[in-house]
Amino acid sequence: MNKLKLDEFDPIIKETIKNELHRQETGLELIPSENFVSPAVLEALGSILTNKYSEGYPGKRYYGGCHFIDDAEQLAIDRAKKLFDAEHVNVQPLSGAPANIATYFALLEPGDTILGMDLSHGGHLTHGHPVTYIAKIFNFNRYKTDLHGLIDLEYLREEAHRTKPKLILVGYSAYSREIDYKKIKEIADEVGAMTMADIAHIAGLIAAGEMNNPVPIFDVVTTTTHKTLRGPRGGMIMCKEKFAKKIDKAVFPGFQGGPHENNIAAKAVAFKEALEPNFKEYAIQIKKNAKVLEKKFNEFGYKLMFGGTDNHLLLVDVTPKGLTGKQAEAALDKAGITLNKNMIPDDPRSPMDPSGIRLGTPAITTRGMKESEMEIVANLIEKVLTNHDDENVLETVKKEVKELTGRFPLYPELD
Ligand code: DSN
Repeated sequence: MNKLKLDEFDPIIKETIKNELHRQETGLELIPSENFVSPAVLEALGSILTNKYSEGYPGKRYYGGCHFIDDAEQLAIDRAKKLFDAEHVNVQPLSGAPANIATYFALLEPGDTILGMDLSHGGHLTHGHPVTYIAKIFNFNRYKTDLHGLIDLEYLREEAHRTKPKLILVGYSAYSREIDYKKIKEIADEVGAMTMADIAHIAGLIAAGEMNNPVPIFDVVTTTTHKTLRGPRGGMIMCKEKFAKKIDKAVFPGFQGGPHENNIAAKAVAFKEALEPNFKEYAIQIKKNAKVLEKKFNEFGYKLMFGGTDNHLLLVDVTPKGLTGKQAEAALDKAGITLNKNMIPDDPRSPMDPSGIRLGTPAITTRGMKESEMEIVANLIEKVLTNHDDENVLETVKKEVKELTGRFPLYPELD
């Protein structure tokens, strides 16, 4: 076995990690699906649990030597059940897309109809976008948001009656409003459809009791663990006991092989963190911070999609200011502010150069930033967007960003 340390054996990779650490520490991270994990989560993730194969589930493995692995996985399951009030949990999905695809395979037959949200209205690629293979296997229909930017429940009901889906799917990657799961469940019951919620973006807010929880209401709920939940990059499926066997079989052996147990142990650590009282304070602050950005963007005269935000993110049409989402993302990147270009509902522009930007507060809230810093962040963004082709302004903002982030150290133990 190579016994050299990383900086001795592979200085190039060591340097690349250092460069990325510097970027994360000195920049403003506003991509709403990103976050910074704790040193404890990092330690579990980088542990020797990565060495072990363990196909199967706790107590029922296809390999020997799994007793400690079983302890870690069972702990992750038990903590997730407690966090979300779930009857059954599978912590093995490698990420959000595999969790969603395994769920479709568990509940449906090829050709069955799924009713999901249009991507430009906040849906996700794995909710049946035509570019995905899953869209060739199942028949996806779409609902949208209404003129006020809220989920159009009447349209959803009409579409449900017209298309008779086997599954109604909610949960979004760019939608900033609360979701009425009870109403959607009523609609599903009217047409005999099963219900699935993909809570990847808002799982942390739900775990903290700061957004409605679909887990006790819906049949199946999928999530990633690395967004607002602030765990390692991974996925998870929660369901009613009556779907437990089907879900577990669909994840393994149906869709995946050996689970990544270092990752599962890190999920357990993140769930322990989310069960602590200060995680609720974190979730409350995420929402407060997003509200400050909402107020500031309104004052600056931008158009906020869905009329504003109830969660951690904002979707903003920047075209009235004379630039596109792509130009905004590029200019902000140069100034050390990271967010992503994004389609807005029924966007007349293309996905690679859309009208909007999507930004959120989970990562900067983890750093400890509060309302007063959000005012500064919004002002810096506005300065960049109104001077997006002025390199001097971008350079000045970059310095201000460095000064601001310097006041909120991220991983001093890794520097
Ligand atoms: N890529 C994630 C996001 O940014 O929302 C969703 O998979």
